Amino acid sequence: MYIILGHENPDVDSIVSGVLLERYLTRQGKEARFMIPDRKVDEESVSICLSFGLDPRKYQGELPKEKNEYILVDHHERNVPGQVVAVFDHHPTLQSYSYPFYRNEKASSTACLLVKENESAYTKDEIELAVLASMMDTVSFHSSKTLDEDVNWVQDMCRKYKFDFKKLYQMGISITDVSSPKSFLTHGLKHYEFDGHKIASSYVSLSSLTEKEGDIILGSSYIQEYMKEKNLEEFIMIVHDMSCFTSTIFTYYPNRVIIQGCDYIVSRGKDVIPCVEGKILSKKR
Ligand SMILES: [Mn+2]
Repeated sequence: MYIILGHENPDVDSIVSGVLLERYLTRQGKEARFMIPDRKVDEESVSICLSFGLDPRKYQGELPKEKNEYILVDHHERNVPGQVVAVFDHHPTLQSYSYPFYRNEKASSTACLLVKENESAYTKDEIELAVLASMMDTVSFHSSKTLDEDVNWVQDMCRKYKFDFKKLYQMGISITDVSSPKSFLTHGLKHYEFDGHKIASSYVSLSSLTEKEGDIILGSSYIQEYMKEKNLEEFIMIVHDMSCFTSTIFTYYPNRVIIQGCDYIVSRGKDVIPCVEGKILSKKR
């Protein structure tokens, strides 16, 4: 049996691409199961999926103890109780991998990578989910990760299947609930390891950066505590300001913080993390 996994703390794209791949492989006569081993799934992602008829909580559960073959979607590195046999991702990296099947290329979402140009293998509802994942991952096309060809694809699909583009657009620009300052640490939390250097990152979308400055300062203390606990060298927290579609990158080091403004919505996977990775790997040489 193939077990399909999205990244830890899965977002809408990880959930949707996992579910779509499970259904696709099952229809191909393969035994495949998408699983979410995380105890807790982000509430915002759950409610967005639910509003499109998908319940992510059905996929939660502990991974089986016996060895299985694993397929990773929306990420490409994972310790699993078995062998990773395939990867579908849209976070191209400088590293090379020797998985039996490895597809990691630029795309607005992993779900888009799976469905685009293979639409006949999916139902209308599944195509809508892939469109939703693309809107979520590109902040409704405001992110630098957006590819023109994917915008065209989304528009074509919305026209062809009469999807509610307005609703999909609104989902993509959702504001993160930061009523608990811990959200600055936990929202979209991802871990990375480059050549032994441990890094983590999170991101939030705010209605306005200046209004939430106090909350960011409170959130920072959770981040700094977490860095100590997990022995991190860097923690990158990205704030998207949805009032003007700009981003601010807060890079926390054990003893200082560097704040960098950007006049567009940055993509963590395309702009921020590859830059950190490049910096670390070039130091090594
Ligand atoms: Mn993704």
